[in-house]
Amino acid sequence: PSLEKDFLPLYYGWFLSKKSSENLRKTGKAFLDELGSLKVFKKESKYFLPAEDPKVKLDLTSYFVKRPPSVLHCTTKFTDFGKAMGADEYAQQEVVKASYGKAFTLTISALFLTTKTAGARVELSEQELLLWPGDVDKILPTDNLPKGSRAHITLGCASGIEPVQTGIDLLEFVKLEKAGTKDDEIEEIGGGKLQYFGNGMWMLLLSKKIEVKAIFSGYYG
Ligand code: ACK
Repeated sequence: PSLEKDFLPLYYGWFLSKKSSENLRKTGKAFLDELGSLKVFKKESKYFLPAEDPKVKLDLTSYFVKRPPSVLHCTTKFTDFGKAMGADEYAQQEVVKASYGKAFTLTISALFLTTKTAGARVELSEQELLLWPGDVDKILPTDNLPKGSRAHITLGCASGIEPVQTGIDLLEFVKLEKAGTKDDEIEEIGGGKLQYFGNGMWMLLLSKKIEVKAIFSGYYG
C-alpha cells in the first residue's frame, strides 16, 4: 500500500465524446432558438430582460453566454481536489475505481432553462446510479428527492452565474414537479412537450430521448 494519499480531481463525472458533445450543443441551441421565437415564451420573457430596457431583442444563445469550454460532462461528485465533504469516501469506493476510464451511455430525457442556467436532464441507469453520491440530491437538508434527481449536463450559464447552479435549478424543477405546480398549458413543439413552471422556468420533455456516449473519469483542471 502506498503511503501517499491519492490526488483527487476537481470533480468526477461522465465526459461526453466529442461527437456527442457537438450534437448535444446543437440540440440545445436549436431548443433555445425555437423557444425564443414562441409566443408563449415571449409573453413571459420579462424574466430574461433588463427591467430598464424591456423592449430589447432577446437572443437566448447570447443570454447563456458562459458555455462549457471543452467537451460537455455530467458531474457525479465535486471533490474539489479532496477538500469537499465526502470526497475521500467517494473516491475510495470500489465501483468508482472499477468504473474509472470506462465507457457509458447516458440518456437525456429533457432540456431545461431558467433565468440562470440552461441544461440537459440526465436519466441514470441502475448501473450509473451506483456512481451517484448519496448526498447531492437536495437543496435543503429536509429535501427528499429520488436518487439522481440532480443529474444534468450544463449547456450554458447567464452572465455572473457559476455552473454549480444548473444542478440546483434542476432540483428546483424536480421539487415543483413533485408539488404538481407546472402550467396545465402544455405546448407541443419540435422535440417534445414544453412545460412552464413559472418564473422563467421552462422544460422540454423530449419525445425521443437522446443517448450520448461518455467516459467516467476525473477532471483535474
Ligand atoms: O455544470 P456542473 O455540473 O457544475 O459542472 C461543474 C463542475 O463541478 C466544475 O465546476 C460542478 N460543481 C462546482 N461546484 C459544485 C458543488 N459545490 N457541488 C456540486 N457540483 C459542483 C459544476
